[in-house]
Amino acid sequence: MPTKSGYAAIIGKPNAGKSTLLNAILESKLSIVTPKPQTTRKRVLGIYTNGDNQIIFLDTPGIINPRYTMQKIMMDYVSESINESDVVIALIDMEKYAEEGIPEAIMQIATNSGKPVICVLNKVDRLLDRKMILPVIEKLNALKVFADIIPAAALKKMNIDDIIETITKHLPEHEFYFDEDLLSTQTERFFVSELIRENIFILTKEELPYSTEVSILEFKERAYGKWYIHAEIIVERDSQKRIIIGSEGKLIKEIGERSRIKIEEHLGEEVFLELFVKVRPNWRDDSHKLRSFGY
Ligand SMILES: Nc1nc2c(ncn2[C@@H]2O[C@H](COP(=O)(O)OP(=O)(O)OP(=O)(O)O)[C@@H](O)[C@H]2O)c(=O)[nH]1
Ligand SMILES: [Mg+2]
Repeated sequence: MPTKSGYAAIIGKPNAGKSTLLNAILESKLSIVTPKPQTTRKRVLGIYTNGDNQIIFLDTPGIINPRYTMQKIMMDYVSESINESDVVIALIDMEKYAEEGIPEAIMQIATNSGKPVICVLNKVDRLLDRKMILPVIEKLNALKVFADIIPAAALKKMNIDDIIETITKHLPEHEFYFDEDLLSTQTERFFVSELIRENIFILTKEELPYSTEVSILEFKERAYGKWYIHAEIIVERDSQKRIIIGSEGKLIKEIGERSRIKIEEHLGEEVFLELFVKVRPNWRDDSHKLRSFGY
């Protein structure tokens, strides 16, 4: 049998469960997940290889109307991912469907992108009345803009096989793009900075998580002894720096400890993690700074 291989962009509104779906498919934590919207800021690649099929998933930031340069770049990642994909997975948060229906941006992509768009109705485990699913599927089918419609619950790993099988139908015949043992192409530095950012998202509130970035300044692998990681947490104002540090350094200590545990799990190495906080006013609108943060 000839091999099939292609790219699948996972798109949707913030918090729809895109990163959860990527992690569920790859049975590995590649993309950070938090209850807060706009967790994912960059494009995260995950490679699924099974038998003669290889799907390269692109997890993307949630679709929003951008206000900052950073968010404009985030939306460029979404468009680039769609352009490069062979098939698009549009995730809908079914808890919000009754109020919002299918978001306009997704309808546009399904209608105009020229790509097969598979609509995944996610978080069906949260529905009080699952009888509403079938009529929704029928209604969406009648629109004739989606290649397929699949109810799912990424968090509960429900219907993941169905999603994979449906994507595979749309894959072109092509040799594998990546080695079949490869899971991702992101650097360890990227994973480490994301794991720290995930804990900041979980432990802070209001505007603070959105004003924060993490930059890895030093990453020293050591043959003997703990690996050394020096990371900088960037915030926009002095007041935010004080909050991140917390009284008697309590919060930054907690961020550091929780992150270190996750980083050690990820790297399979013991780590000495040093965190510093730096104030960079308006970094979200500073294209030079953004570039240095890898945007
Ligand atoms: N109950 C339930 N919760 C889910 C499901 N999928 C995701 N979630 C939760 O929804 C929240 C957001 O999940 P993410 O995977 O970070 O969502 P996302 O679409 O990647 O969000 P952004 O990166 O912000 O665009 C998390 O709290 C997840 O645990 C699901 O199928 N059922
Ligand atoms: Mg995400």
